[in-house]
This record gives sequence, C-alpha cells and structure tokens, in this order.
Amino acid sequence: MIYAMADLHGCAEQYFEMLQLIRFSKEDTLYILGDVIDRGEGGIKILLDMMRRPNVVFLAGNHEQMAVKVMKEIVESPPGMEDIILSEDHLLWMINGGDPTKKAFCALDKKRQQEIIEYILSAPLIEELDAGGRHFHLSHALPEWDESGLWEEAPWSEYLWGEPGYDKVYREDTWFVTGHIPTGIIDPEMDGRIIKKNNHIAIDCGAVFGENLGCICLDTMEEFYPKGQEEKQ
Ligand SMILES: [Mn+2]
Repeated sequence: MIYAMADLHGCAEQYFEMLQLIRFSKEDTLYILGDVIDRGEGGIKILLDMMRRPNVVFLAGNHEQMAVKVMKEIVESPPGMEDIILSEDHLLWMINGGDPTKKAFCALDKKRQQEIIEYILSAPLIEELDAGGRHFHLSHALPEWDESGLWEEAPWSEYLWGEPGYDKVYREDTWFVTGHIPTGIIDPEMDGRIIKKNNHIAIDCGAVFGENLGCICLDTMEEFYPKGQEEKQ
C-alpha cells in the first residue's frame, strides 16, 4: 500500500504510533510531505528513522529548507559556537520553532550531521504517482491558484511556501496531496481531520498544535489517526 503524511513537526511519538497503526511493512511505501522538524522535540529522531527506511520517501518542506542552511553553518563552525546567531537564516529558523531541532542536531557527531544535510538536500519537492486508479501529485505546498494556468510556471519555492487554493480544482484528472496548512485553518469544522475536496487532499492535521496526526492510504483513500477519529467528533 502507498501512504502519505505530512507536518510531523517533531511529534515522534505519534509518528511511531502511526507506523504501528498502518502496520507499515517492507511492501508498503510511505511518502512524508515535509516539515518533519521544528516546533516539537523529536524532529531529528524522526529524520534519522526515515533515513534508515528505504521505503520512506521524503519530500522537503519549508522548515527543512530553513534548517539546512543553518545546519551547514553549524557543521562549518568551531565547536561551542553553534548557539551564536551568526546569520539571518539562523534567526529566521529560530523564530520559526527551530530551537529543539538545532539542539538535537548539535548533539550529533559530524558524520551524522553531514548525513542529515545530504538527506534533506537530496529530497525532491514533488512526486507524481498512480494508486487505486487515481493520479496523485504530492508536495508540501502548492503555488497559489491562478485562473490562467500560470500556477504551473510558479517558482519551485511555491511548492514549499505557497498557499494552495483549496476551493479550486487545479487539474480535473489529478488529486493534489499537500500539508503545510493545518486543516483546521482551511475549515474549522475539519480541525484534526484530513480534508478531501476539489481534487485536494490536505493532510496536515495539526499534530504539533495538539490536534492529530493524519495519514492517508492512497490506494483506498482510507484515513488513519493515532489519537483516534471518534473522540474528535
Ligand atoms: Mn510548512
């Protein structure tokens, strides 16, 4: 089976619970659509686990893009100098919840640090695939909707930072799976739940904000929540 989740934001416990819940096995593929790190404590722990699993496909999010610039600075700086705000990138990352990630990263040896940097830099932004008779486009975010179709020519950064037009059908024959915006912000009634509408599947269920982690099976469109779905209703 093919699964997708996003925006783990350091919620390691829920990540491992989810792998149990979906009975994730070697025959499955799990796409993780960015923002694994920051805000929560366990981002580096999750990344290290993902790196060990050949059937986890990591797509980068805007948090990884912010982090990797500073991670490179840290690797190049003398020991003990990591906490000095040296750059605008460093400041931007700290403002956006990077501190727990930075602390965990600094505690690793240089070889592991380098492996994490390479893992993030090698992550694609977009994947397209077929499952269960449907065509899917996977990315952390999407360019803003543009009536004339210009969204297709938007710069790559829009797939990390863009605000998808969830009320617009981007393509009739494709489902667009995205994270980045918690579903409770898209539609308050869907707080902590996956939203499927207008050929969009929004899967950031706000785990780090005390809502839920969501996962969708793309073959069956079945939804999974480690905290349970019933108690939310
Ligand atoms: Mn994001």
